[in-house]
Amino acid sequence: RNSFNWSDPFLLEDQLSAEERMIRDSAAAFATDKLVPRVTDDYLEERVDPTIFTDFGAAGLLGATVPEEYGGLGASYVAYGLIAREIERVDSGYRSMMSVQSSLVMYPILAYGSETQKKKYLPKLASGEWIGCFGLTEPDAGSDPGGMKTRAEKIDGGYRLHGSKTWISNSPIANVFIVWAKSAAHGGKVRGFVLENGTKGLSSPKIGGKLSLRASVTGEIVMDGVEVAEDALLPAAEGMSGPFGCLNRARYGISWGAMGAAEDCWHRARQYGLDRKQFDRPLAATQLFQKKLADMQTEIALGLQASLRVGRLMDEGRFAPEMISVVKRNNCGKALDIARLARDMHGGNGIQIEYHVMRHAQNLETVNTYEGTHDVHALILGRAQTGLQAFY
Ligand code: TGC
Ligand code: FAD
Repeated sequence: RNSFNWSDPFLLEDQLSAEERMIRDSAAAFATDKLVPRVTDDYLEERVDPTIFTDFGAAGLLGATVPEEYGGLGASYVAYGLIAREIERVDSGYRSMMSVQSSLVMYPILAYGSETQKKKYLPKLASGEWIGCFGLTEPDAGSDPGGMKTRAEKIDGGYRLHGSKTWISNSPIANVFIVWAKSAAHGGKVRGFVLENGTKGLSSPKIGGKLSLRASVTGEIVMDGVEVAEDALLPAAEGMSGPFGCLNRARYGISWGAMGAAEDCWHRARQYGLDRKQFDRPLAATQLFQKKLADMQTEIALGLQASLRVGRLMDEGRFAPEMISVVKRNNCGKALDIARLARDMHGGNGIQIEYHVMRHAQNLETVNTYEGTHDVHALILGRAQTGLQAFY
């Protein structure tokens, strides 16, 4: 009989390359050294220190899949997923900072930008010297971003942008803004623009009062006649496939990240059950407790295997966006269930910040909603198998 590794049931470790393990280990060391010591205060005080980005950059964790000539690691999508898992094991907000910068800011510049844009922005974004944000969602266009009202009007030598974006990660501290707008000069199609802070008419106020993702700052992007030169346009993106191409990468990373948060909750619940005695025996000696642990272990093992498979297909250039909907939807939904269960298994202590599980549960409410809600991904998958559109 071979032995069973309870924390790695399907020996995921054996399925990683030496380079992927090395990147994962360095992300884990970074998370332990730089993030764990500050997470409680950052969360309670809703504090975002921009130096976290330069720390991320120094550790090589921003834009991992971007080629080395532009400051990235040229790593695989599996390695990117492993980074997300280690960072979100600490807090979803930190992973959010990393994944917005990597998948929603650096990726569109790499995939749709001119050579000049790549050389200007990517190295500074990779080092964390510049912070980026991605503006797609609007007050009246969330699940249906194609309904956006932001407009880019052609003017002499460039464009003038009017509109507002909301719920934008990093926007209050951003130097670089990727924004999506409908352009009459391009037949009303959606185009991407790179804006810089300090541009007249551009502001990005913070959204306060968040009870979730408090270690990551979220804001608006207000464009009140922002004038930019022609070279602010991302030349190679036209239509909604531009922003959706970025979302594919971010959603995939989130599928790993959510499992990292879930693993932290599972391990904490297991340890709590071993340590805490009621009725003269450890909670972990009860059938109900063990059933919950078995459910957590099963969902996490399956979720990680699925993300690994999708990552391998991405690295081979064989993924379809619907595959990402499967893992984003499943892993976020399951992680949220696991975090809520872990909170319950900690009893009263579970609501206390030092036990961490309720912070994860609160964060995962957002993770289950952003980048396409759980139900929107169900509709994407329903459409894919019936051919019938059920969005409206
Ligand atoms: P639809 O008619 O399906 O497609 C329009 C065009 O887009 C193409 N397309 C895709 N291309 C690449 N990847 C994908 N995943 C794509 N999905 C669609 C499609 O082929 C078509 O191209 P073309 O050339 O024929 O025009 O579009 P729709 O408008 O009906 O979309 C429906 C729906 C619901 C799927 C879509 O709107 C959707 O995904 N809604 C969810 C919105 C969302 O995810 N927002 C995320 C905002 S960013 C964010 O939350 C960041 S949080 C990050 C953090 O802090 O970590
Ligand atoms: P709505 O679209 O109004 O949905 C509300 C509810 O209705 C949901 O349950 C949804 O599933 C359901 N629903 C919607 N349409 C249908 C339908 N057709 N059929 C059935 N049910 C439906 N956006 C960015 O662009 N950039 C960012 O950096 C970013 N960061 C974010 C950070 C945070 C903390 C949060 C909370 C959000 C962020 N978002 C960002 C926005 C996020 O992507 C949206 O909140 C998300 O896409 C959902 O849109 P909505 O909030 O407008 O909800």
